[in-house]
Amino acid sequence: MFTLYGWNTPNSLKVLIMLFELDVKFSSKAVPLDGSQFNAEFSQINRNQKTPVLAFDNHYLAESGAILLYLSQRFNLFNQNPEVMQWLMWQMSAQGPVTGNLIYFNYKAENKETLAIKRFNDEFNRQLILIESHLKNQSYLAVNYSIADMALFSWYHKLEQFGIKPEKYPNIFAWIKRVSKRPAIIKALEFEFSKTSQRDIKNEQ
Ligand SMILES: N[C@@H](CCC(=O)N[C@@H](CS)C(=O)NCC(=O)O)C(=O)O
Repeated sequence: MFTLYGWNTPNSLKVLIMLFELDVKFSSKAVPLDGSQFNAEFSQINRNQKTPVLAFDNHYLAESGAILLYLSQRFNLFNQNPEVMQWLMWQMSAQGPVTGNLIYFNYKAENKETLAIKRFNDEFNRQLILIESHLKNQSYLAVNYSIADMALFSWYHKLEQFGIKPEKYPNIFAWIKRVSKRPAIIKALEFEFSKTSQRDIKNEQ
């Protein structure tokens, strides 16, 4: 039995997608990012005080990429070939942090630091150009649908809300549409961590 500690953010969405792909039973515990991530109970679960965390067999596993990889290996589902690893690590080390920093400096920070916004915006756009050309001749990041697609989709499915025009990146938007059709993705996108509830997903169905 798995328990996912998370919130309504891209890194928790990645793990939700994988759990629904695997069709395994899990429960969820909401960790609202209103300061709850710093409380004593959650700090014991993850000393890094970040979501998501997957609990299983007396383990608490943090880092969304590590969780995807662990589940893929445990259930022997979805390729872990070198290309999958490359794009998963790229998402974890480059795309996620750059987008997170862009959101912070552009939308959340009180002081608008022009240099920081420019740096992260330029890199965010360069990454879009990279992925657009990468998807020109293939349907998924590493040929077949994989944990790398789950990781990137969790961030890129909201691109339009950030003002990114589908006409500018047709291959990326075709990939988003393709991935969005998967039943596991639909279920994960419908899922909401709620402050007031603790749910056992499988038992609800
Ligand atoms: N590299 C980590 C990043 C985790 C992370 O930054 N999680 C965010 C939500 S997406 C969080 O918990 N933020 C709370 C905070 O920074 O205080 C992962 O992929 O799991």
